[in-house]
Amino acid sequence: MALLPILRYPDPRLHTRATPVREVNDEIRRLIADMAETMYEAPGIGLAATQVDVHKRVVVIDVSEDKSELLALINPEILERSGEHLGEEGCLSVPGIYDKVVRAERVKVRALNQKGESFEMEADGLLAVCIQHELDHLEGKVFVEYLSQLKQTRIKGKLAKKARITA
Ligand code: K1U
Ligand code: ZN
Repeated sequence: MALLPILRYPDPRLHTRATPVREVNDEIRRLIADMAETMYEAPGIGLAATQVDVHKRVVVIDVSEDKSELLALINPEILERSGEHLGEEGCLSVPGIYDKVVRAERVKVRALNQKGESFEMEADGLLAVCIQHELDHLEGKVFVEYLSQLKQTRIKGKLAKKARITA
């Protein structure tokens, strides 16, 4: 397994729309294993392939306390959304920035698992929020784009300053 470098906002590659996985093979299973290791090490509760500069429709999520419930979604689609939830979000591509975003409270999702089998699941709470956040990444959307232009400009300034200090 390998740790993968995570793209930092405002890297333009974060705005790439990911393409569907045509075959769930060892290459995809290796990508999932590497993404999971990268997510746990960060640490985070989700990671989309887009964030590691692989533009395929793959996400990993684990919202459990003890990192024991890895969920890998290949070619995920949201079939149904209901309710409304305003909650604080963070992003491994926008380190140190947290803000509130409105999402659906519950989602029904269809995806392929690591064996290439189609399955459906329903989610609410943090898992539902995380699924929506990660699926946005696959569309090339970063959560800060839900915030005002003023906030986005401030965030870019803050991250650029941080990058200069750490360079
Ligand atoms: O997609 C990402 O960048 C991962 C992101 C997922 C996410 C967090 C919160 C709301 C929606 C989506 C993160 O994991 S940010 C880090 C984080 O939330 C966290 C880190 C350690 C422990 C618990 C949470
Ligand atoms: Zn993110």
